[in-house]
Amino acid sequence: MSRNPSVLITGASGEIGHELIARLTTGTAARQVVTLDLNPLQPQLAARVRQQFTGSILDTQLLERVIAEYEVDRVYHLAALLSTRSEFSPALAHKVNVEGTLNLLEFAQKQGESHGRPVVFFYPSSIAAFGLPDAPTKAAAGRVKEDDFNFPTTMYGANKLYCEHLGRYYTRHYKQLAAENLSGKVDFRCLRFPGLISAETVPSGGTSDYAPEMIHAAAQGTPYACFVRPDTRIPFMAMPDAVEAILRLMSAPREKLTRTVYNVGAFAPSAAEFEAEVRAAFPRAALGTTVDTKRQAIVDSWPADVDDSTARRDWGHAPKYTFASAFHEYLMPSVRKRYGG
Ligand code: AKB
Repeated sequence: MSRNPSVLITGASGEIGHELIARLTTGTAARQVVTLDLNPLQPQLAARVRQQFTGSILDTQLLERVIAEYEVDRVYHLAALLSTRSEFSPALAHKVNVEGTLNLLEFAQKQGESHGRPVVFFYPSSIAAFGLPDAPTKAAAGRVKEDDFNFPTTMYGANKLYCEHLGRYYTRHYKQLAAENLSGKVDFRCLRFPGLISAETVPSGGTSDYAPEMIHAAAQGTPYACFVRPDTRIPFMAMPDAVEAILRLMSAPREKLTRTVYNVGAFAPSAAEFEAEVRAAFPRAALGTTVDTKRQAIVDSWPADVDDSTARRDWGHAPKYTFASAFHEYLMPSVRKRYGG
């Protein structure tokens, strides 16, 4: 067993994992990182980690092997099927998103019991945990608080909301009828992410994907038809701010946290406002709209924006990028370099 405390990242080859590995393995605070993913990491990422396990979060024997070989005190549990993908295979989504998460919470509990320190556990939830019943209610609600409208309309949203409760259970109430106090071995910390936009990667299987897809398509000179109406509005965040929020939450003193689940926002432009910025950046871009009414119904059930005042108060959430600076200082320079625009 490596005595050096390690951090475990599941779903490490995904969008967030990409940026998180780079941040966690850089500088004086660099950590020993172990990853678990169905897909092998890209070589430049693989070179930065201590060991990568290629396999499934449903494989409990593989998790036992990680327990046997590594002393883990932090878990970043990123593996998940996103909202659109989950609607096509709800039962598989439940298996991966819920049973997979339960496996990782049990993993963290066992690690905490074996080395005696709480395992700080990061879980990415989503605005999909919300469910606004109709357009007038969505318009009137504006920036919603964490405990409002928790009536998700998708399997993915239901998975995320349930796992938020599972995390709170493992943190505060685990085996509460046992003679000895077994809770407190897991320190579950969760962010309800808006749509995320990365300059490095394009998402797959999500319903907020229209924005990053539009940007990357235009940068490559590929025609793109947006699948939601121009007036569609949900919150978004630039990937560097998402990873910064994760690292800030995970390093916050426990006593500062008044919740286990936090909204985090940054900007909330309409699809039309996105298209206008993309057209300004790529005037020859072939952009249009072909509404997918079923996917439209999903984003219509998500809030227009979120109230993240508690995150700002408790642990100093402060996204660096606004909509304009996300475009001009982060996305455009990187995607132009990436696609040679
Ligand atoms: C999705 O669209 O499924 C995700 C999300 C908003 O959680 N990007």
